[in-house]
Amino acid sequence: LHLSSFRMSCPCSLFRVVFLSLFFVFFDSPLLVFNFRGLLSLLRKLKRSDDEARILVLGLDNAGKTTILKKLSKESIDTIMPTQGFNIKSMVSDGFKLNMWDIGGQKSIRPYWRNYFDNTDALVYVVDSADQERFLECQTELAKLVAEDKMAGIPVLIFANKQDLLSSKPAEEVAEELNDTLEGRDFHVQAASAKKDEGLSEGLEWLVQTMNQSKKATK
Ligand code: G3D
Ligand code: MG
Repeated sequence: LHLSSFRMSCPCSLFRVVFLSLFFVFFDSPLLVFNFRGLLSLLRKLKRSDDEARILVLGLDNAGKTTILKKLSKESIDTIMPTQGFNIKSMVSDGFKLNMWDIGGQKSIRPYWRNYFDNTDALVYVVDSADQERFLECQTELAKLVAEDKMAGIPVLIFANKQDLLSSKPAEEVAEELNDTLEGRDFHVQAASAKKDEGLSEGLEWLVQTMNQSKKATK
C-alpha cells in the first residue's frame, strides 16, 4: 500500500515541481518579450548615451500630458484617448535626445508611477490650471513625487496648462501655490496651452538648458 501510494504521489509532485519552476522561470524572466514586467525593466535599464535624457511626464488625468507630447512631436491632437498605460515619445532638442514617458494619471493607476522612477533625469508635471476643484489633489501628488528618493535633485518643469481657458488660474498663481512644494530645487513654472501650442517649446528649452548645466557641473 505504501509503495503504491508513493508511486502515485511521486510523479505527481515531481510534475508539480517542474511545472512550477517553468512557470516562475517563464513569468519572472526579464528576457522574455511576452513578460511585460521584464520588458519594462529591460527598457528602463537600456544604456543611454550622455546626450540622452529620460523624462517622466506626470500629472492628474485630463491635465493635457498626451496633448502636450503630441504637439511637441507635431502630431495631430484630433484623436486623443485617456492614457491607460504609458506612451513614449522621443524627440531631439538642442542636441539632447529626450525620451519622454507619458504615464496615465488616473487615481487607480497612480500607485504604479513609482515603477517608472529609476534613472529619471527630469520631471515634467502637467497642471490643468482650470481644474480648481482638484488643485489640492494635484499639489498633493506633486509633493509625494518630489519627496521620492529617486526624484532627489532632478529639475522639475511645471506646465500650467490650459491657459487658453478663461477659467484658468494664471501661471503666476500656480507658481505661487506650488512654491513651497518645490522649494530648494531647480524648477520652472511655464504658462502653456497645449491646444494652441503655446509655451511648450519654451518650457522644453528651460529643461534642456538646466539639464545641460547640471551635466557640465558634474563633469
Ligand atoms: P492627459 O493625457 O493628461 O490625461 P489629455 O490629458 O492630453 O488626454 O487631454 C485631456 C483633455 O484636455 C482633452 O480634451 C484635451 O483636448 C484637453 N486639453 C489638453 N490641453 C489643453 C489646453 O491647453 N487647452 C484646452 N482648452 N484643452 C486642453 P477632451 O475633450 O478630448 O477630453
Ligand atoms: Mg494621456
